[in-house]
Amino acid sequence: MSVEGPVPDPWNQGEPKVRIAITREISAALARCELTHLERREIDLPLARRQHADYERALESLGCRVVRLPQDPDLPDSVFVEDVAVVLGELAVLTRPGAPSRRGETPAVEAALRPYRRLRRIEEPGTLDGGDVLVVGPHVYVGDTGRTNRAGFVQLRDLLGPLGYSVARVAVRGCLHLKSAVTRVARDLLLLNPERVEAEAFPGLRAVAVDPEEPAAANALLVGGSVIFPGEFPRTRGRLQEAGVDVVTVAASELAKAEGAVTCCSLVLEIPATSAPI
Ligand code: CIR
Repeated sequence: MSVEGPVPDPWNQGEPKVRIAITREISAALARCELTHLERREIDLPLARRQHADYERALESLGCRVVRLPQDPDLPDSVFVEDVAVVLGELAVLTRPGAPSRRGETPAVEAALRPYRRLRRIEEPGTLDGGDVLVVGPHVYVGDTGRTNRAGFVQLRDLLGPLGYSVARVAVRGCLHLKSAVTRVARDLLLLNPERVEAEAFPGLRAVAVDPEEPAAANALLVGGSVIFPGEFPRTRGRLQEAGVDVVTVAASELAKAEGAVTCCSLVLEIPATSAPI
């Protein structure tokens, strides 16, 4: 398998680009977030907001212009913008999140993406969470989870197949999303938890395994050539660094209690410098 292809990839150079990261302020109702694999624990909202602001600064340090959407007190999980859209080089697919409580999150993200991408959407009866979609160049992997059903997968495949993408369904065990089990950390390198997903599902890619004492450490956010990674997983960070990955560490303890991690909190896209907001 190659990560080269007709499809735009962060490593394919072209005209000058500006990188935008769409984020959303944490809802005052975060305590009522969806939980699937975790027991509910008290979340320190002011601390969560400080950690989120540090995360936005980390995005800026990696060259992103942060576009922060306002919080919505009726949408507890709306900080996790990743789940509401899948952004590719040539279009964005607005999702239909698997949790009904999250379906009202789409309009604000749709409005933020509209200036930059042609929009398509997942329709009923399909469900799909962006956290289940891992893109590696022209290869798109979609988690088979409680959030993303067969109809959602088929709709995404039908939208992206004609554009030159391969779209494959991947089995996931014991976690919320595919990207709770595996993320991309360099051009041809994955970070994964082998208890949650099979490395063989990603032919041609190398993989670093999380430290066995840090099962939740497989979620890293690749921006350009660096990754944003939670400070709560120092052993796995050591493994990444040994593999030559440049790591920017952020504290992410509070949103982890809401079953979120670092990819979930942004949608990163590149746009031609000529169309960038001032
Ligand atoms: C949920 O269950 O939907 C949220 N509490 C957490 C979503 C995290 N998103 C992600 O991993 N992409």
